Amino acid sequence: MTARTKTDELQETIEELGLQPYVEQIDEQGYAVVPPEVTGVTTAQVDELVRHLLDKSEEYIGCRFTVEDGPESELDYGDFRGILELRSGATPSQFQLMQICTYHRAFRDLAVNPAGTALINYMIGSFGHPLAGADAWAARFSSHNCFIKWAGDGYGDSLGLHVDQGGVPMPWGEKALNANCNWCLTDYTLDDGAFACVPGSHKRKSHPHENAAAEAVPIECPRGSLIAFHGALWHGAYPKKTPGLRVTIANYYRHMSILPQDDIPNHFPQELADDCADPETFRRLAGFGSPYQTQVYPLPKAVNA
Ligand SMILES: O=C(O)CCC(=O)C(=O)O
Ligand SMILES: [Fe+2]
Repeated sequence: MTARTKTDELQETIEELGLQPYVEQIDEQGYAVVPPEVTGVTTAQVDELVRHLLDKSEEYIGCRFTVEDGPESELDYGDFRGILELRSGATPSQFQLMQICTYHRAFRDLAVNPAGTALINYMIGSFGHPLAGADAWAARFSSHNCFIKWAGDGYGDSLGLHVDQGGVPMPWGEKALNANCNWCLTDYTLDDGAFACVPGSHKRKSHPHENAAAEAVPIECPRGSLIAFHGALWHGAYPKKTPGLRVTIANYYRHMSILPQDDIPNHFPQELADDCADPETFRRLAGFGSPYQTQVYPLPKAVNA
């Protein structure tokens, strides 16, 4: 009897969770939009996540934030010009909250959502030599962030189009070296500053060309949706033209051979991993306990010394 591989295991999970249409969309388009009925993320969970994020924003920035009306005060970025914004000379109209899995269990639960994890495993794949008799998932966390965006220029005319795996040497293969779960915590419409992407561009295995924005389309979806996408997809976002806030969690993953943005294996408080819906998956994705950081393997003793 042949051993059951991670691929067999994943196919069962895909069937159980009803993810087949979404893996097909990922293959064809480089992304999938998964509704909350499929991920199991409830309105109450989304409300809770938004509440924590807006409380944290107030704590850091010093004014109240509401989804309906945005920041209560004008915000001053000083000399900061943004990174994706720089290309179009746009004035930044968003900020990022970082290391959000340290804030509250609700964020850790989201980071191990079974549908999100299955799609990430699908995109990043497994590793292991068949002769070794075992394979293992290659996906690990890279960072956990929140984007809070208000009315403004957004990323400007370029839409900030980029690939997330742009730091990885080419040529890129079929499997994703980075992959992303964008959780839309407010409705995504074109005017609300939706995610922008060029469908199918992951197959080009390249950075976006100069006029890629002309090929981009908005991904419109209701609050609570998950946009899961391949690290080679050309993507960015449209500017937000309406009042209030667009709130997004970007849980960003990597192949284990790629460095994390946030050194989670060494810096994340490990005890927090046990306080979540699936500690085993959280620990594996966090990449704790890598050997070679101490003398893990036994040594022989000299017998006649
Ligand atoms: O919606 C956006 O601003 C794009 C987010 C993005 O580039 C990412 O999560 O990798
Ligand atoms: Fe990105």
